[in-house]
Amino acid sequence: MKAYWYDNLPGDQRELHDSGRLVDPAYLEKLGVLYYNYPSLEDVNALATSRSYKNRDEICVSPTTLPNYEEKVKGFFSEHLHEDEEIRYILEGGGFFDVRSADDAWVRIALEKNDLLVLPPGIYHRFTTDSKNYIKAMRLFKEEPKWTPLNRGADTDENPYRKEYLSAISP
Ligand code: KMT
Ligand code: NI
Repeated sequence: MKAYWYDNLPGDQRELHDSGRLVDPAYLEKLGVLYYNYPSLEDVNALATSRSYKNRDEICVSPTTLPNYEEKVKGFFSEHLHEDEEIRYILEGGGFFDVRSADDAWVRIALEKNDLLVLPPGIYHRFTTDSKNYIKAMRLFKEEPKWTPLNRGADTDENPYRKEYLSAISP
């Protein structure tokens, strides 16, 4: 895992877009973003149990496994929030999760095999594959996933999960 400030320059979303300024993992924690490196699936299972996750699936995002790959990848990159926690465990390949900082800048989190990321409910984020166009990830969910991506807009700013998130991260 490597976290850095996004450069906001135009160009393909799958490029690094590295501004050269690193983000301290402690800052991610302040945003409520948790990160682990778990070489063993047993660690993933333990985390899932401790957070009451019961179900999981695997998704392979690549041009050969996902019909309309280019379109889907652009869709994943729309800024959105969820009313549930989002947990991703990278099984193969790599990709980027971009999350909004407290002052609404993009932090890019580069993930590779064995990285596990927990995004809190209410955080604005987006996802993209990297320039290798290949990621296989495990998605973990509790019994009733409320995973509908809610695209950012005036209404999501008023979402109760969004408001709760903002008050949780404000000093
Ligand atoms: C997401 O949350 O955008 C996805 O599920 C994309 C694939 S998971 C790496
Ligand atoms: Ni999401």
